[in-house]
Amino acid sequence: MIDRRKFLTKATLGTVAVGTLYSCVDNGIKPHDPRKKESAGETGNNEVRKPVVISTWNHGLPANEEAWKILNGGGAGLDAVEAGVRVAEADPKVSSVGYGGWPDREGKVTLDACIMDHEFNCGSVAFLQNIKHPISVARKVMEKTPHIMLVGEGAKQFALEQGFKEENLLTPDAEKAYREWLRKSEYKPIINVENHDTISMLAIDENGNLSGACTTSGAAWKVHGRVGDSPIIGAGLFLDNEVGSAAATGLGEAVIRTAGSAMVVELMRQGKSPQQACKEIVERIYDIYKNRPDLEYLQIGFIALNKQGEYGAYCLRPGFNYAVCDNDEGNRLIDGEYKMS
Ligand code: SD4
Repeated sequence: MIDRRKFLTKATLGTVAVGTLYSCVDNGIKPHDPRKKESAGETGNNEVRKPVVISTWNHGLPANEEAWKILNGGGAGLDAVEAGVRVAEADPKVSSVGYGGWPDREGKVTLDACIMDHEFNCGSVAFLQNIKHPISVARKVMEKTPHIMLVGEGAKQFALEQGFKEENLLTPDAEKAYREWLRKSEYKPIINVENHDTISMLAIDENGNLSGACTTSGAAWKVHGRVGDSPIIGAGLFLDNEVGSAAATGLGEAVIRTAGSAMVVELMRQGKSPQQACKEIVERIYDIYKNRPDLEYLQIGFIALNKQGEYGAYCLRPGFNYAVCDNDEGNRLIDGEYKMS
């Protein structure tokens, strides 16, 4: 399965130039020049680069496309990130998010998501079942309730009241994968396949406002009731419109332990570039895990976007990639720098 991931990454990289060319024509942005060195984060001046959208993994590319339609038209970042991650939520081929997500060890697909805007408004749902677009429910929690987080049955009841439809999210492919897993019933997530692929997305819009969204079906084969980092503001996602934004993918327990995304933002506040801030937190996580048995299946990746529109990312192991879309280079997939080989 690791090979499948590598194959998918290569296949996507192989086709990205063509895909990007078309999409950029559609959206009026320039195609990415693969010969040009990636800016992993520093413009070296005070000019704000905007709009920009960055998101995790291969499925970040089509998600960015959707978000870009809104950002490029001068729309709000919050609308863009919601629309962007909904693409992955609806895609049955994405086995780590929304419809088609791999279930927990009882065969139930349980979803976590959160969203945050430039004024510290945020909404979140966790352990939500049978609702395809948890990110939109999270946004409703933010806009329609005095609270930030709803979980389980309460979250579902709220979603139904808001007009969301109840549906079966366990696809035949996901059920097949679950039946395979049941044969050994071992919880040892396969790196880059079973313990992440959450889609996290960060954007800076034409007004210079930051926003972010994060949505996942969580770690495959988790204990029923387990909630990861992705719906937790400060862990899976955090932003401060004065400074920058950050989001995570990977083993949620490690991200929660270190308040990962909040820490990345705080490091940027102290003057670190997005890339340096992501790297420092990944190294901190490595130090915590280096003598633990669960290091064996630990993968962690962070993306960050600051107030100047500079971006960066860093991960623990090879295999993590992220998609960036901006006016300079279009929509492209970038392999994350990593700590361990
Ligand atoms: C979690 N961070 O629940 C998520 C895992 C992930 O696709 O990235 N899943 O721990």
